[in-house]
Amino acid sequence: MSKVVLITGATSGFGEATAEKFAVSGYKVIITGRRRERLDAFKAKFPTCDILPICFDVRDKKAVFDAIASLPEAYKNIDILVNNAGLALGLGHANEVDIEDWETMVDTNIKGLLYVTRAVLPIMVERKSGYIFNLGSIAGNWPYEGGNVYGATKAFVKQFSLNLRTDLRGTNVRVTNIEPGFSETEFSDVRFKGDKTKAKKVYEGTKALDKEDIADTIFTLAHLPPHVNVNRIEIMPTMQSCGGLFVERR
Ligand code: NDP
Ligand code: 8X3
Repeated sequence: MSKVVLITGATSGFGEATAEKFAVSGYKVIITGRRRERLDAFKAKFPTCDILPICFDVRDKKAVFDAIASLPEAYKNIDILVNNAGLALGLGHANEVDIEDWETMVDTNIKGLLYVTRAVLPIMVERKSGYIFNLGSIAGNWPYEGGNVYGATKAFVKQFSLNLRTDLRGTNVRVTNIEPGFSETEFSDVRFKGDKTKAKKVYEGTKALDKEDIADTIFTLAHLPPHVNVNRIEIMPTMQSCGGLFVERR
């Protein structure tokens, strides 16, 4: 029987590429996101694949739990969860940014990921089998200007992933925190609230990660033998590196 994969934020970027990779490889794929037309278009693009689109906002606790509880029989035994839905809003300094943007990042990247995880975990623990991929970021490991709350949400995701591993001892459920560097998805369009010029500039004159690089990483890890758990994996474009420490001088 084909394995079931649930991917949050499958309407774009890493989530969409991961959904495609698993779907064309014969998995049953549950794709989720807020943009119903994108979910429907994805299903229509792969008519011979097993795809179940479900539209919900990960910030809506009731919608998340209801969606998981009412999965059709053929999709209810989730084998792989890819907690991918997330966003950054703004790149301003902490003293001047919009507090609502901070709240949206916390509600989506932290609370949304928690709702989905909590709703899916009992299914995996009961069957003593499963794999959870969380989309962290290099921003959860390394500080950068304007990364304030976005990076902090991803540091939360990293620590939550590691803590899950200890709670899941003896269940065979694996957890990996995927920590990518920058990639030209819709991420910067969202961060700069539709300002395409600003978004394009982020990737100008360099080679960022392709969304398929992350999809391939997740797919490869999912096919390691069941006794192997990669706790964290940090992946940067070759042309991105850390800046080192800054010293202010008088
Ligand atoms: P995209 O903007 O291309 O995709 C984000 C996805 O998240 C969309 O499918 C969007 O779907 C979904 N999403 C956002 N908010 C919600 C919500 N409230 N409810 C449900 N779904 C939501 O970005 P990426 O593919 O780049 O980002 C995917 C993940 O990877 C994020 O967690 C991001 O932080 C992380 N990441 C991205 C990096 C990058 O440089 N691109 C690097 C490191 C990590 P919809 O709008 O339809 O709801
Ligand atoms: C996204 C990567 O470097 O743009 O998580 O913050 S970065």
